[in-house]
Amino acid sequence: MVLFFLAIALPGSAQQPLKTLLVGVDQRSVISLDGQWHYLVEQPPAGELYKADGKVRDNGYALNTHPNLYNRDPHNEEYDFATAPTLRVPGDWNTQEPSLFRFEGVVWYQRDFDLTPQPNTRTFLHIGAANYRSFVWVNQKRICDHEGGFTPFDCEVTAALKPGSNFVVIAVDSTRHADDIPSLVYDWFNYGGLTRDVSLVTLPEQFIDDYDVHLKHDSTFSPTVPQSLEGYVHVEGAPAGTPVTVRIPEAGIDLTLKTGVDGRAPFEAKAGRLTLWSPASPKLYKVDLRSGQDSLTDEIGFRDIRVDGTRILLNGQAIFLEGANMHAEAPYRGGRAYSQQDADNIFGFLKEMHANFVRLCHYPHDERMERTADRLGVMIWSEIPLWQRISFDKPEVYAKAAAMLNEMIRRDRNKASVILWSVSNETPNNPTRTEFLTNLANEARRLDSTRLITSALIGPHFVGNRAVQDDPLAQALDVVGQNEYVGWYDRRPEDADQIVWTLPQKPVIMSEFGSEAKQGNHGGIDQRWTEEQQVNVFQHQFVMIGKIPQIRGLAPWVLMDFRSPGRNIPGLQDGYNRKGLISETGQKKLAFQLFEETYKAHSVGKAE
Ligand code: GCB
Repeated sequence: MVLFFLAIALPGSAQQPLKTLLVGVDQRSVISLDGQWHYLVEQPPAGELYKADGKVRDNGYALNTHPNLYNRDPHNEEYDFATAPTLRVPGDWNTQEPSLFRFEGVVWYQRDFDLTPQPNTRTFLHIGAANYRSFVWVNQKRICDHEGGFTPFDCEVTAALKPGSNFVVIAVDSTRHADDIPSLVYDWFNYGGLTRDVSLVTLPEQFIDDYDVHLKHDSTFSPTVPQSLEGYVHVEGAPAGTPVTVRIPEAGIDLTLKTGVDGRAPFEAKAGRLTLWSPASPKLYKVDLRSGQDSLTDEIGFRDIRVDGTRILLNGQAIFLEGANMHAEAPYRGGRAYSQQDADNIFGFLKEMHANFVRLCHYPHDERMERTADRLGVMIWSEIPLWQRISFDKPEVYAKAAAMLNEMIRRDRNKASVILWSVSNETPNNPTRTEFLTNLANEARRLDSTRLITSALIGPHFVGNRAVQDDPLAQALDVVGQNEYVGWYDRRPEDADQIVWTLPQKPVIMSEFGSEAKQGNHGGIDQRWTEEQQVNVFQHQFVMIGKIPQIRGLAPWVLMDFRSPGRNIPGLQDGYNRKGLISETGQKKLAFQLFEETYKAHSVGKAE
């Protein structure tokens, strides 16, 4: 059994740490619990979830009992899910119900489901993401807790199920705390709720919970040398010696393996001549995994990503990343993105812009994003939500960060599109932080030695016109992300032309740069908030960036305007960060066109 979750002290006594996390669950046949769920809001000062001692109450709303409304028995309950209104799952509560728009706190969800458990099976409740803390009960039994708003988790419900009608109650708490990740303050909207798919997954007693199938990552790569694939399949509950088959017909691979004592069947196999995954040719292979009664077919691309000096090599070829940043915010409709339509809209913009890269900020997005990028050939930077101020001095916060990193990598390690794992964004430069993030970067490498590790570093310090980035964290990274706002927070746009950078001798991605503009607001290039000034800022940025020899990627901040409660200039921001190249309603600003032309002509930056 793989114990990859660390026991984490949560407010409200934690249940068993979660033990499994189903990889590739979107490729399995599941019972979807998406749809309408009854909900009750826990509006302070009323309190239901946490008892006075901070522990979680299991004998209140969690029981889903009903008030005696029409008989003469003593009055009992002060709640009733059966007659409560409903919210759609997946979906944040804020954009579904106007009275909940600004609500941060606990919302209780409940729904019934029919399921008759079959002998010799195990059933898991899979939750794609719930922001931020979740407490789950099935038929009145507490089955799991989870902390972290952007990664999936699985709760085993086998022992709690009964034939026929069952019910699940989930309390989701979006309250922010200093020792959470992210912490108290951040520049995006704290959408609460069951924000991604919820499903029931029934599996045989022994089942494939985790697998990793990738191109063998040797110390050198040559496109002419025959390729090998390597990885492992983990079978939960399997005794040593359990057979596992791995078939990749198009690659001529048909292996029969045996699990070890840890349930893991590692493999390495010569493949025929593979068509390697790249933006120009996003080839995916059908990978068929079987063990006993369990089977699963995934679609996986194979490619090599590595760094050579200041170059980034994809399949041995130097590449330049032309992309943008994006929050998990749904174009047009607003609110947390969760659907294929949302992913298609976002990648539609990126493709139109001729982008080959996207930085998914500042936390793991819905898995559909990686799936879509795999199919379309867009490279991804994926990040955990260590944003600016985090309690870096606390071991329990490190444990949470490591758990989030683990969940992110476990979910997406089979996605060829993901080339960069980012451990953080704009953290303060001090020894405690550096040690914390260096350990986390090493942990990422231990979990996945085939990808590049990065972080977005905060703005440089200036010595006259020299911009110096000497954050020691860079030493722990393969690729340095540099955020800077010359021309917006820092100096005037034209000052960028004179700035000369001192940067680490590693590949550098300008991971954020930009300025705010209200779509439809026109005027002179010096007039703040106009589309013209936004273009002007980018043009001067291009002059500056074009002079940096080790620049290997561009990610303007940000593809689309996004909700941020701290942005309160009336008439201009109205609760949105307006640094988008498009508005939240999908209207393109002039800067979108600038990037479209720039990326089409590859006119800024060089692969080597
Ligand atoms: C940053 C942050 C990003 C903000 C952005 C801004 O440096 O990394 O999360 O949204 O600046 O617009 O200020």
